[in-house]
Amino acid sequence: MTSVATNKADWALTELAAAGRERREIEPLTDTWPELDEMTAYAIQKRLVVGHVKDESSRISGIKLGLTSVAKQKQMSVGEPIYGLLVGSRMIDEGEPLQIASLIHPKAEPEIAIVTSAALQGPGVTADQARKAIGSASAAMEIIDSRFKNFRFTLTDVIADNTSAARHTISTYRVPAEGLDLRTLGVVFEKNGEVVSTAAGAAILGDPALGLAWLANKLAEHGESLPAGTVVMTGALTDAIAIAPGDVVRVTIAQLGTLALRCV
Ligand code: OOG
Ligand code: MG
Repeated sequence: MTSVATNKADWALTELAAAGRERREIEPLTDTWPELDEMTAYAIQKRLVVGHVKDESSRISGIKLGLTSVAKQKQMSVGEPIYGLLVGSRMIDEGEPLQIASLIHPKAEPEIAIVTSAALQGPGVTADQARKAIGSASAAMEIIDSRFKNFRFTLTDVIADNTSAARHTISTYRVPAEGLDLRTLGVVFEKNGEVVSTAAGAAILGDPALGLAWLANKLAEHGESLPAGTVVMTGALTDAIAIAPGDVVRVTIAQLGTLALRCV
């Protein structure tokens, strides 16, 4: 990074951190910094998340994929996947409500969470290798909350903003991956008892295992790898929906069961 980029990265970090702390929307970073590149954006993301580590609970607890489905890529007008960092203290335990007032303009989206059973080191990780490294799968939901006004952003904005990651909830019912074909699992997403969208596991790049392979290969570009035992949220299977106090959102995935979240 040049010193100009370093100064701009410091500025971006301050903007993002303040917006999150004060729960307010900001304009995309690239409105004033169009040259923001992917490597710099991932470096900002890491500093943003690591800057919040105060104790064990605020440490990085997993990784999330974003924009891995056609539905999401279309909704957000960004055509490639991204990854972000999950933090333990932002996980909502099953049965615990989501406090809407703690967020800016949250949306909920249904996902499949997996836990890896083997380390993956890119580059060159194939779907087959990734599939064999999936230990278990669970129904999950992510609550995204972009710091950017109206969720308007470019690829590098959303990467720097830790891919809109705000909260996540993962079913404690973990299904061993052996014999499970994630591609063919049906998904029903409901809000207040009404079906808002449906999908299948294959909505994630044709196979969630391809998402995992993409992640391992992307991390390799940053000199990082995926250890065994990593929790990975594989990305929204359908469009995200806005949520407000009083709403209940629920995802049901064939063989993985149901997970509900009450908003207060
Ligand atoms: C970016 C995050 C996308 C997903 O699962 O696709 C994401 C956004 O839509 O704000 O988490
Ligand atoms: Mg997501």
